[in-house]
Amino acid sequence: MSKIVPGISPSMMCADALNLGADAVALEQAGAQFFHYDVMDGDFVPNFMLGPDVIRAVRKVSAVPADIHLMVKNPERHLHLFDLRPGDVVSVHQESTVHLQRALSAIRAAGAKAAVALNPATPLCAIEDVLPDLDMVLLMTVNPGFAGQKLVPATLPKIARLRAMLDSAGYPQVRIEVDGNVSFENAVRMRQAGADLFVAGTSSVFREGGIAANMEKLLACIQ
Ligand code: S6P
Ligand code: MG
Repeated sequence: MSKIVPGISPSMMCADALNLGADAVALEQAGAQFFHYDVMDGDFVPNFMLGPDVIRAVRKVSAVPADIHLMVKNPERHLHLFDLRPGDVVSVHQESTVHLQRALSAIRAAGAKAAVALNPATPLCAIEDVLPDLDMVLLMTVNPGFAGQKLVPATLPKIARLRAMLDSAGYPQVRIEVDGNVSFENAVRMRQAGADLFVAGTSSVFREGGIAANMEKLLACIQ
């Protein structure tokens, strides 16, 4: 097993937009490892969400690193818009660019960690040739675009296959993030399969019960 410390990356699009600063502080106090920002362009996915200014605003109240999930076409054209900091991680979708290796290199050149995101239907072989360029793989466990969806069951064994693929190719330090319907129950199964970073949205942290209690409960599920 690797030495990766499992963690939670709360989905900021699921936070209270009218009280984003207060939610960010509460999430940091409850132990969030990253803040997950869903950036959507209305083209790669049929929805619009969060942009660089929201990330800048949250940075004023919290030093938690940004986990930026770009659901935009040709993401390499837009990286310059983000003020990336060491410790941040940026994910680009394999399906969103024909210049995947270029995009991943550009993220590292900008000083952040590089990740590729895969839709449920995209096979793992699509990233075989960029393993040296990766710090993390984001496995979508729902189709991207919206919160509140149901897990695509075939993505669970995919997590275990990805962990085996990374380990056997000599990349045990590359993290696996899971995104979509990470409920308390699903998180346990995802952790057993080898996931180590968990995007927490309406299925867990932003449910009734409050941020502090839900974060504590989810942390217990992924230990
Ligand atoms: C979906 C997006 C996600 C959601 C998150 C919501 O396109 O990438 O990050 O914000 O999955 O969580 P939940 O628990 O509502 O599925
Ligand atoms: Mg996301």
